[in-house]
Amino acid sequence: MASVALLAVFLLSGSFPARAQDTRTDQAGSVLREYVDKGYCTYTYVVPPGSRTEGCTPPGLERQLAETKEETGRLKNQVDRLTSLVETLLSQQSDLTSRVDSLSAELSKEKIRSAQLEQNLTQELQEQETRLRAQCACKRLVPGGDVISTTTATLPRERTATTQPSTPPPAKESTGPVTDAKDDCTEYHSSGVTTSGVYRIGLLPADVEAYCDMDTAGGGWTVIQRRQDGSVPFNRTWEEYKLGFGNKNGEYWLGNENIHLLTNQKNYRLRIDLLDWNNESRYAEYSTFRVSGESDQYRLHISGYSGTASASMDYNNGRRFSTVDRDNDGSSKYHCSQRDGQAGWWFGYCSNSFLNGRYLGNCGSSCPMWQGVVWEGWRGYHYSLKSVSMKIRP
Ligand SMILES: [Ca+2]
Repeated sequence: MASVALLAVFLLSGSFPARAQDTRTDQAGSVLREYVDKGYCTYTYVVPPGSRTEGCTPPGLERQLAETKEETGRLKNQVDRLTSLVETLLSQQSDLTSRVDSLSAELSKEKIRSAQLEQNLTQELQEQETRLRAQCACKRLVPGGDVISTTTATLPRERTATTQPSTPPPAKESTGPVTDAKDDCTEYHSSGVTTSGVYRIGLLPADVEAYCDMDTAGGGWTVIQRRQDGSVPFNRTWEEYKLGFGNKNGEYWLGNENIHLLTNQKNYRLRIDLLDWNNESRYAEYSTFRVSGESDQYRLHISGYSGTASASMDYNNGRRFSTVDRDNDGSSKYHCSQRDGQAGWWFGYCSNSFLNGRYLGNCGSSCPMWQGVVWEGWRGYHYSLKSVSMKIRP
């Protein structure tokens, strides 16, 4: 090759006629060809032999370029290895986290199950003892009644065999099918049960007993809370409020976990019945009532008030549950549960209702402020009510 042709394109400001002009020549540096089209002018130059390599690539640049490429390649390999290592570690961490979560969930379920079993057994034992004492008292009226004393003494070992179910539905021992626990008191009511009392509610991981109110406002209410005589203290810890406490035939809290499980299986409404010391009653109903799980601190979701008592729980909507040992309230200044009757409740800053406050009895309108069983919208925060109950129904 005598010469190498290069192309250069120049943008021209004026318009050119669409034409081609051949200016071929053999001299280096001269224009070989000129071509004009659509506003652009193309020139082909003749350059001296061998000048292309030196002219286009400055001396030393190719070597630097090659070294840079090699270094870039090495760095890229390192980055790839590190990325792969990070992905492996993240994957292992994710596996471990999910395994820990799974074990924690299992442990939590086991705790609930064992606490529930213990509670059921204790209650069963108490009822059995009461029955046997009653029988014993009768037998002593006739000759040979002392035999019953022996039976009472051996009660703990034999109670399983001798226990009769205290609440419907009775599990028949060998004849006929065993009746399953129902989802709630409404199902018992729908199936024809019209007597108020303690019934077994089917929940996972373990059934729970609850008082079914079959009399109030059409019946079928599952009672989740009741205060009536101060026999059960309500200044309890987070764990106690979580699992529930008290006596199902008297004062009790069903347990945040049970309330959460119940209210997440169907859409429930809440009814609150209040009674003052003049035996005057009021009620409040909320058309929606749901409690989140423990991971959300058993947050309350409540709306749609109707009734005669005023909407003193409106304020608690969206609030998390707090107890004397757990401050989840809306106040950065106070620990509302410790300040206000040591109640477990859905405090904000702090509350207009304190149904789990201290049972102060009849102290009229001069009870310690915000300490008692309070429904502020009806009787004010210096009044502690005689009895209250919270119950739910779909
Ligand atoms: Ca606080």
